[in-house]
Amino acid sequence: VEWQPVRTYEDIQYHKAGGIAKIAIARPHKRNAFRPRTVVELFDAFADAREDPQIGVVLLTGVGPHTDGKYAFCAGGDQSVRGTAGYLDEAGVPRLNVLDLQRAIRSLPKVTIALVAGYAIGGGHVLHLLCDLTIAADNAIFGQTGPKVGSFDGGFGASYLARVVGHKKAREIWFLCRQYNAQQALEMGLVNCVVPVADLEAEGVRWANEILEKSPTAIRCLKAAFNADCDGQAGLQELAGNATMLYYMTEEGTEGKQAFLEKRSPDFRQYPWRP
Ligand code: 2NE
Repeated sequence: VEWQPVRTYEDIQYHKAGGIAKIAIARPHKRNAFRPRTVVELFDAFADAREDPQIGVVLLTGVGPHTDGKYAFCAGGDQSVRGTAGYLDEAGVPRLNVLDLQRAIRSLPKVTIALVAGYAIGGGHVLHLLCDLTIAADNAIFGQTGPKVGSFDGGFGASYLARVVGHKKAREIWFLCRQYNAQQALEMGLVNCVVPVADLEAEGVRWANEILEKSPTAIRCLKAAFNADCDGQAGLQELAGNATMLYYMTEEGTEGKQAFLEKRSPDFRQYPWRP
């Protein structure tokens, strides 16, 4: 794959190639822990991928290995900038802006695939969880640490985790704060497959290309449908928005707008009341 750089950031790397966007957290000295700036940059890259009609799949990953040879997807919030009310940005303002990023990843009308090598821990674990699919390297390690480090994610990090692995396992993950290897993650349905670390990106590109052969609108509506099941009215809004988009694309929907613009009554009688 010939990755082309899109924009230059401080904390992340952003590339595109043939319908695929690759967003990588680039703070390997911190096991790719995120600070508020990292999250702002991730948000910006995801927004760009959303707007680009050529992009159908986003790969989210972490730059590695670090100089000590260890890999990380993301080790969660950067504890060294954690203040009394959140993670402090450069101006000293406390933020939990990763929650906005979680929603952006979840409602992106394109497929997100987490490529996890090394640690996916804490808020970093939640980021992989929120991606539609996860491909784990054989060295991947998963876990939550909140109750150990004075934090918790009672949003998607708890309820959606329980949807994915079941309540017993989700409560174990949060209450005991253990680490799980790639094989254990596969067995509990937390990841889609495990590959040798050297093959991780190639496998992600293979999955992405298979998805890119499919109907974008079908995938878009399916993703919204999966989300709607657990996202309440926000999920229904997302799903219904797709129905509106499809209606706008019909002659029947266009007739209403056209009649208004032409200052005449709409003629909906030409359209059937389907069984
Ligand atoms: C990830 C883990 C298990 C890796 O352990 P190891 O032994 O391989 O590496 P080490 O030596 O702990 O880490 C290497 C360097 O990365 C920094 C470390 O401080 C260390 O720096 P130096 O001593 O070399 O200078 N580092 C690693 N993770 C960091 C972090 N999250 N913040 C700042 N620096 C970090 C091990 O490092 C670990 O357990 N890390 C902490 C994981 C964690 O607890 N994350 C926060 C959870 S809370 C959260 O993410 C959150 C939330 O709950 C709700 C909302 C938003 C966020």
